[in-house]
Amino acid sequence: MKSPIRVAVTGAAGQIGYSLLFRIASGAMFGPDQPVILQLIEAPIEKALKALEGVAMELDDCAFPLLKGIVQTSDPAVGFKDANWCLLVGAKPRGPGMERADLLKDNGAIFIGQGKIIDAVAADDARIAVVGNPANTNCMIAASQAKRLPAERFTAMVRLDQNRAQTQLAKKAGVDLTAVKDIFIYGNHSPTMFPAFAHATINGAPATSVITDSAWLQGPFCETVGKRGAAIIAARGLSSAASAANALVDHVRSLVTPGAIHSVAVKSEGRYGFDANVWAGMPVRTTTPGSYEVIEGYAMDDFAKSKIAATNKELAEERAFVASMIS
Ligand code: NAX
Repeated sequence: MKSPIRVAVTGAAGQIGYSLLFRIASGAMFGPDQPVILQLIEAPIEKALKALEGVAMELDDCAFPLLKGIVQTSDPAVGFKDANWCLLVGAKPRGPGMERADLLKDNGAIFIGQGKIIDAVAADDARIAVVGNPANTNCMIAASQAKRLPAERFTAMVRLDQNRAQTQLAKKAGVDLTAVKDIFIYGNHSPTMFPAFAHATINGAPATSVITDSAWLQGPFCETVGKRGAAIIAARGLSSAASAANALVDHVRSLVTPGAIHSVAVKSEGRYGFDANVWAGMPVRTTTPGSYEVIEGYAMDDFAKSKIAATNKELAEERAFVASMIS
């Protein structure tokens, strides 16, 4: 039996947490032979901590053979201690009438604190995955506080957007989901994201030769993927949770699987037209467990370049909003 890895999860009593923790404990994230210790972190709010107790009781009641311990805490220094993976799901939601700049600043304070503590107490091999919105910029903020852990260890999730795009292409083409490959998300996890359909394949052929309706690809397809979160809220009355948890399982599983090719928001070094130092979705190939390289060389046509410019502009604006906090 392998020794357990420590997985810290913030926002553990929230909606996504409720779908996520059971998948991690069952082995879906790290594999069926990898024991885990869950280190569950909640905001220091009585109701949230009480709810966390209930979640921990349910985890106990599942009798998962791989679950070797549960920590419950509102102290990040306890929750992130020796963590091999830090899954940053908790964030302050956007309230009624709240400006984007205020949301960025409120979350900025949270992610500055978490970035510092993770850098101080997490395991030497710690990897960080950010889900809490605005995910790309929160990830950039947390990474900005790290002196010991390299910035490439900090990734943000755009996998839900990739999964959404894959399904939409399969439905339009009338093929099985697994026939669609290499659909990657560029930029921000927001409606400006760009699902680069021109590089996707369907049954090995270019997606654009199977779906020849370019007006659909450039219009409704991009819009459906970009605004899917809002459509879920309109239908369910609550934001995506099970699909977001599933996407985080995919995000981490792909990052620990050498050879996996997938979309991840990573620190830009100027590739694909993104400003350096923003965290932008792009295609990566996992090299060794927890490490990856950006896949370079996908050619962008004028349409793709304009979409990337728009999502890059938003990321640069978000960075500018919080620049004074992180410098
Ligand atoms: P919930 O509001 O259900 O849960 C969030 C939990 O985080 C709450 O229990 C809250 O007490 C806790 N929390 C807040 N601040 C905390 C802190 N400083 N430390 C620890 N815990 C803290 O939200 P949920 O639906 O679970 O969504 C969580 C986040 O994921 C939100 O920011 C949401 O916008 C974001 N999403 C990101 C997605 C992505 O693809 N990147 C998709 C889904 C989701 O919208």
